[in-house]
Amino acid sequence: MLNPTALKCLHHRRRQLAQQIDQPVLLWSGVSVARNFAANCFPFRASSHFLYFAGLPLQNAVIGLEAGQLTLFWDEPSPEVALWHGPAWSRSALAAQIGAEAHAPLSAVPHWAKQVASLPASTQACRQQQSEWLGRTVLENRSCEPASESARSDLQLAQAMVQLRLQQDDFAQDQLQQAAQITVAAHLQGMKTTLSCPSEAALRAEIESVMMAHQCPTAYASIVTVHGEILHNDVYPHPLEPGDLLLVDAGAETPLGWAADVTRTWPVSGCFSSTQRDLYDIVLAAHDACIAQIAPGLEYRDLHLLAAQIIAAGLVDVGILKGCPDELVERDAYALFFPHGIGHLLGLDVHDMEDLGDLAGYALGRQRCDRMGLRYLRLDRPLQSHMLVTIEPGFYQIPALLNQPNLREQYRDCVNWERLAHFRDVRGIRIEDDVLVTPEGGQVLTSALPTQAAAVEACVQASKS
Ligand SMILES: [Mn+2]
Repeated sequence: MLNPTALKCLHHRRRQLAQQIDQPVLLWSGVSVARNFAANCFPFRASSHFLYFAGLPLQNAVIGLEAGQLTLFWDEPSPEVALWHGPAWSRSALAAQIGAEAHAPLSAVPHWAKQVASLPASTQACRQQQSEWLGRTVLENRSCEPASESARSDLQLAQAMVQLRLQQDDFAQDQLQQAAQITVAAHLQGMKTTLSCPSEAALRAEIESVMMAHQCPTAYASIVTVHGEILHNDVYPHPLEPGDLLLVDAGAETPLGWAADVTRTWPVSGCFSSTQRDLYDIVLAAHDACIAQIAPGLEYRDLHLLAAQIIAAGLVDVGILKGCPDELVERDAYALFFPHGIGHLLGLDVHDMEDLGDLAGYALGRQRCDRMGLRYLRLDRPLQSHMLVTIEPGFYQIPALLNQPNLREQYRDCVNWERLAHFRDVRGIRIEDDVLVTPEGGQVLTSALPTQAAAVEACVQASKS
């Protein structure tokens, strides 16, 4: 399953880690969690930090990393397991697959090394085993000053992971391209079948069927909704009505764990209304302008503010906001309609390394800002070559925000509420692509999926002919 390029990259990652940290490192892959009884489990997902060095999603495995060498700790299943799950690999064959230098049963983990650095295992059962075997708990709170030597080495490991995983190597890029391609195909299937889909649920099935056919799970719960104003809407109860806008935020994850994250918004009927089209084009202008700016060294936060500026100016043009766009950005008035950040890191995780808090997203010494327009910004650091980021501006009418008395008061002079009422057929619009930072600029991995309103309409109408 791992080709020579993948193995070469895995060895390189292991050597890079050794340069960043002095201690030996232990990482747990995790175990599947029972849904109701032990033999019926939720789908297994290996820990991303484990996957980064091991390459394959092994269940109930631990890897030891020291001086660039990998030891695989794993127990061969009992012969009885083969009755239900078929034959398993031998440990030595598995070790050879992932290019491990040594292998041993799990019982050898507690004796492998003293003073190891680690990261919290992803499931409760594993965290318990981890504490027992290490004789301590692994640091979870990275915001405070580490209180012990072991907490210091855990933090050092977390920082090393960030340094490594921020930039996508050849193996990662190959996987991320695959995830992007399958995701594009899934969205196209969604667009092409919308006219014959009676409901959100039926459309979701069309979209996810393409991922399943490629043996890919979804990288996160798909959003397929006519209520795009509910930002993380993961229920699918509504029928599709001709005047509705559909917001689809769905991404595949490759079998080796690498994610895509793509959003498109299209009209159920195949034709945007004039109000929908006006706002769609504003969001698209912000999307395009941000992607055109992407280059190493650029501050990601400046992309957010660029999107804010374009959305504010666009909303002034259509009469929803009043005043000077610069001032509306300074006062965060645009955030009434675009309350989230312009995007985030993408890699093994859809919000890459968010399990480490803001350690990956925020450059050293930077912290989340409390301003309404910036508090949900997940990434605030200068872009580097081979980082993968999303660009995802949006426009929403979120009742929970727009009906807040204090906000209505604060922005009384900025919003033309009567004019806004004309746009009631727009509840939520978002356009999101995955962009690799290269020395030449942004490379959009998901560019095969149209964004221009007319091209999106053509895709939805394609099944008519
Ligand atoms: Mn996203």
